[in-house]
Amino acid sequence: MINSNELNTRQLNRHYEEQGYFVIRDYFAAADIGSLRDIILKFHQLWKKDNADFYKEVAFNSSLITGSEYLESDDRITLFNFISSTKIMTIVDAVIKNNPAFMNTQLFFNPINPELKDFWHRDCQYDHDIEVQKIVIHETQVLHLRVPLFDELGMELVPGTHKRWDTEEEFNVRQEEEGRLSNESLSTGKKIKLAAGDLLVFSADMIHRGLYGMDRLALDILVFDSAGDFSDYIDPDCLPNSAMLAQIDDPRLFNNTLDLKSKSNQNLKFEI
Ligand SMILES: O=C(O)CCC(=O)C(=O)O
Repeated sequence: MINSNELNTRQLNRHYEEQGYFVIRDYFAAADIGSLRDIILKFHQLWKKDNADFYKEVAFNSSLITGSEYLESDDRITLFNFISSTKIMTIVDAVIKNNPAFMNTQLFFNPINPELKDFWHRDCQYDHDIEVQKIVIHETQVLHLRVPLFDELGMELVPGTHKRWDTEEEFNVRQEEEGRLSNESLSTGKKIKLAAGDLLVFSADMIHRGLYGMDRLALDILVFDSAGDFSDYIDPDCLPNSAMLAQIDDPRLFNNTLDLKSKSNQNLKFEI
């Protein structure tokens, strides 16, 4: 664990490279988390009302928090400035050396449906079959920066799995093979309890699960290395428009995404 007073970006990078994650305790001031929480709760109330059945039956997260559907422009600008604040960019730059780009935000909460249990996965398993998963875990990965808005049980991670394939136990549990279930405990899992004010950074492709319970409401910021091929995953509505960009102190995270989007649109035009 790293204390925010002793922030050493080289040490953070080494920990991430070796373990696939790190946590910084007490990184954000209570007032900053308080203002962020007010905006996120506004989003969450409107989203829940609009997605009542989905929320009741299967949901454990929402996404596109910075989009235009539920929040007004001033709240979106505040969010964009939080996402690209010096505190966040110091961490992003420590892990992604060249042209980090913004992908999306997600909000994780406790599911209403008691049948839903906290489940192990790698994010890449929803896009790729097993053989491709074995390859993509050695390529550029998406980074999650988790900002808990209340104290929570946190996450359980399997250290090192951002760079190595599953053991038999991990594979059978994560993929629900050989009669195993994805919510069973793993002998290699490491639980990381989180408090409001902490920051957890982890690789989306490592084996992980959120731990349901307490008053969990956690904002995840997703970023990636521009060298990775992730631009198709980005919804343009969650990006700032040019009037908003002018009000963002350090907009390079969003500018990098906008550049990638415009390059991929140009390629599309050539293909037509
Ligand atoms: O917190 C959760 O429920 C799951 C988190 C997760 O899977 C993720 O952030 O990719």
